[in-house]
Amino acid sequence: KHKFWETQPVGQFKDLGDSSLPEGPIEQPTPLSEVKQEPFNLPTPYEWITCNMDSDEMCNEVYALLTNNYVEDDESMFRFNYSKEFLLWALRPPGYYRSWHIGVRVKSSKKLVAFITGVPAKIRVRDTVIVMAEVNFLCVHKKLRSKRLAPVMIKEVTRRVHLENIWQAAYTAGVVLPTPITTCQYWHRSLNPKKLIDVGFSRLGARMTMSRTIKLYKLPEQTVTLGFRKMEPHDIPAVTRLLRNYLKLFVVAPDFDEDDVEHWMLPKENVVDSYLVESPDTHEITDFCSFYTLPSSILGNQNHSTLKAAYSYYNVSTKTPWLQLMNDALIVAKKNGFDVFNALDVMHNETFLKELKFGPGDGKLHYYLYNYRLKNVLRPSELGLVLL
Ligand code: NHW
Ligand code: EN5
Repeated sequence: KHKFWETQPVGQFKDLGDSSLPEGPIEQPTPLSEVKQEPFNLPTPYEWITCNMDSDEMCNEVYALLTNNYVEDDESMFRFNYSKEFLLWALRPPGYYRSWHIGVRVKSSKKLVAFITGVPAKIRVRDTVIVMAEVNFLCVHKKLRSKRLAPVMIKEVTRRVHLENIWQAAYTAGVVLPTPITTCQYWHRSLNPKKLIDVGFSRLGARMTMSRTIKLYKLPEQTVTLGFRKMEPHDIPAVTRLLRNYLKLFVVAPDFDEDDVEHWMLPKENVVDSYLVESPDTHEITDFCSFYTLPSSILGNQNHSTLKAAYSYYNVSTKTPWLQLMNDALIVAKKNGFDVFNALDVMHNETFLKELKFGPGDGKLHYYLYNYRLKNVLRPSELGLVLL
């Protein structure tokens, strides 16, 4: 069934119930001198490139490949449309390796036809912090699908990760592969219900009119939490403490230091938004919420070409009730022109999803580790990791 994945150091379906297998790395690191020095062979029409994302031209080519060929929903009504600024943010975190930004070109025409990336991240699994690669943006041009290019790309990124003496990876996919550490549900909160219905993202409920639907999803104009404001650079130490303390609650979670928080959490226009609650009396930072901007192209609609979606990122509540904190996040997202606010059922998200009128979507997201076995599948609420 999985001719490629059966050969890889990942949890296999046949081992799913087997609690005699130990938790931890599936295979041991080899000496770097034993890591293959040359790239894997591609079919002769193609060649590897390392993408220099600092170059505007390269960035434009990657953007165009993904805009036209990246992830769609099951009915091909929407396609992720990561912006160039977003890609630069996602691909150049602290300590990133340029060699992990991998493209495939047609030799004759130089056209970019495939892409895969990794970025380094410290991820804790139970008590162990492991330097991993987060692998994302795997994409093969629509005209070159089902030619087994993806396994070669995965082997090549693995090789380049190994060359940096890193032996584990984390990744997500909408498809089931051997084997998920957990499976999460996407939830959606309508902010602009009329547009969502017009473009087929959502449907008018039974016995609902458009005006009743608009009223149902109406939000206050202003946030209600005293001390709720945008995160600023001077907040980095306090936010890092708050996040680190919160993420201890989860079985798998990133191990963020201040440099990571600066990169991943500091607000960046049209990329990531972060808000916090500063206690009006003590000036303590007690709560935090964040979301990233990921529009989708609307495929074949006369009236609208993009859906502006916010994706829940990392949230922490210690004083402000979850419902109030996340309702304020919805209010600022609405004010900033988002059509929908999406979230997974990870961390404590289940405590607010239903009450804040999120509804389950038709998509699931499976989380995976490469070369690290867990004894049991996790519940989504045991996962403290959000990938882009
Ligand atoms: S998930 C988004 C992936 N991208 C898309 O869905 C975009 C649209 N689709 C495509 O471009 C986020 C193609 O359909 C792709 C497959 C390229 C997906 N992950 O070339 P073939 C990520 O980027 C397996 C992993 O013929 P194709 C995460 C499939 O099961 N494997 O197919 C990426 C089969 O193997 P099997 C996937 O349709 C994580 C083989 O590919 C997969 O032309 C990568 C078929 O290949 C997926 N999303 O191209 C793993 N989709 O064994 C990183 C299909 O079943 C692992 N396949 O026969 C860690 C590496 C680093 C380790 C470091 C120590
Ligand atoms: C790697 N970082 O299927 C990511 N999205 O539910 C790769 N559905 O938007 C993996 N089909 O349910 C990505 N509307 C896997 C996800 C791929 C994209 C995807 C789903 C997630 C999605 C929407 C639109 C469906 C269109 C038809 C959906 C219903 C919303 C409704 C709002 C009102 C309350 C009930 C729900």
